Amino acid sequence: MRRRHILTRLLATAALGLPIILPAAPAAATPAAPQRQLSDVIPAPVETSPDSRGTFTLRPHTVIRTAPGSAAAWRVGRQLAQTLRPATGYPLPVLPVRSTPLPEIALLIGGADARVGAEGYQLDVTRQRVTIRARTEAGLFAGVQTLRQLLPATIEAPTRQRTTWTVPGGRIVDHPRFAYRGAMLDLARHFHTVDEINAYVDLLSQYKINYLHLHLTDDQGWRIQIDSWPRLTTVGGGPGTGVDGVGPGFLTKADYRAVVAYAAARHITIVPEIDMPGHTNAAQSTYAELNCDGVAPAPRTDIAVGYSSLCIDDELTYRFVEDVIRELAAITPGPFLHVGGDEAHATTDEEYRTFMQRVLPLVAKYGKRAYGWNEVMQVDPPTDVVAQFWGTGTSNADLAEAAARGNKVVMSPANKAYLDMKYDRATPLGLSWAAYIEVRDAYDWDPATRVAGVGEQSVLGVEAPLWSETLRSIEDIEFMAFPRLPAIAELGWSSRASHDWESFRARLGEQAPRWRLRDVNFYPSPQVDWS
Ligand code: TNX
Repeated sequence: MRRRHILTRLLATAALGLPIILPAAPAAATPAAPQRQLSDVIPAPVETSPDSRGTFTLRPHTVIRTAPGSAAAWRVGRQLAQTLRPATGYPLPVLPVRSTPLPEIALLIGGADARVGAEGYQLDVTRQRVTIRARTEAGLFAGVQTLRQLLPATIEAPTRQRTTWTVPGGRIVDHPRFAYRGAMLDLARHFHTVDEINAYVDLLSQYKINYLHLHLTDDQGWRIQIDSWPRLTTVGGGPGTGVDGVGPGFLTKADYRAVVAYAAARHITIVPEIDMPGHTNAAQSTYAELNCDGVAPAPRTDIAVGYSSLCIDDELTYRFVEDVIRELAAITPGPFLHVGGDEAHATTDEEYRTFMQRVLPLVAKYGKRAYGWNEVMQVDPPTDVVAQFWGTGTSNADLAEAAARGNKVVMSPANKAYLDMKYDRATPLGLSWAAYIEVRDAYDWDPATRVAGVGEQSVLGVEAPLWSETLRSIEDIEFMAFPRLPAIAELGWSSRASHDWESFRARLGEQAPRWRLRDVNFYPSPQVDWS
């Protein structure tokens, strides 16, 4: 009876278009790579309690069981099955049932340790089953990312290597230190396609990153469709735009929505940025009326900064800005809209204040929370405005004052968190104005003590920006992001108590086989012993 029941479900799974692969004969056990530990995860989990008697083995007849009636658990179950099927060849049906007699991976909403909160999870591994419990779908998804790293590296892609699919036994209770764990891509200096952005999203989500900031406009290009100002993209994002004129392209609204949806399915929220009042040459060279003298400047394809400014005293400027904010807010489900505000060197302090005091309320008018580079704190904005710190020092009076008033800060110190900085003198890509940043430099700092007067309570989280002046392809993006992105991800998620370079370095080394199997082009830093 029970068997028939499971078979019915299997067929239902097939009817949903999911591949059912009949179990192959169990592969003979081969001596495995060095035994993985329950704590061999990036970012480091908050609490691990290993139990060497509890090793679980994924087998041809293992099922993924999800709490009946939980669409959230079922969705994560399906994602887990899709992750595990290619390498194992096992059918791994997803069964929304109360119990099965089969070895199982159970995904349950509720029943977890109270500490897991909204984004954490509890993972229990015994000989019979793996159980992931969370309060939310995001928590279950985070637990699945941990489970993936606890399986042998060969889970990442089909190989000829025979593997015993074991998971070390015990319990993990895990939850993030900071609510905001971000990465940024610069589409303005060189456009990156939907496929490239999504490929990056896939990599980010494995390390529990939950925000992707898209720098959509700058002097060299405008990369998001705005219907009321159509030439922004056709001209401002058209042929010849980008650094050296070789980074053209733009996201249509449909493209943008597709990225938003792809990221949302991986629990990543898109944060769009329109940089202003500086970094606006692409718009101003396209529309002459956006310039105080009514004359369009030439398009720019060099990498200079700080020369452009919208016309602060012209009403048309605010009509333009409101049109852009309104259209962008309408296609952005996430809470934040980033207004840039950095390096406005062609704008006086007074003009800057005038501009931001008009523009920040426009973001609120369209239902979004305003976010800007740290300069935005010069205008003493309302306390719900978030600042992104990009300085290289450890003090910033405006930021400390804002934190004291209650504003939150995202930490992206350029000499620690900027993924476009070279690793060392020999790095073929990237810039070096802030620092050379080796893996250890990216890892060895504390977001809550980086800037005087901006403590743990004021820090919303961390973000690793990747500027694209020197980057073209996804391979270039990967080379700069790996292995430093996992370091920033760990600073955002893991407790300070777990911070330990030797531990991180060892866990990082074990990620390499996974990256190789997925063709991730990483920098093999000499600071790490790569497996
Ligand atoms: C500074 S950081 C910038 C960007 C550049 C980046 C290159 C910041 C807010 N502005 O315009 O792309 O340096 O590292």
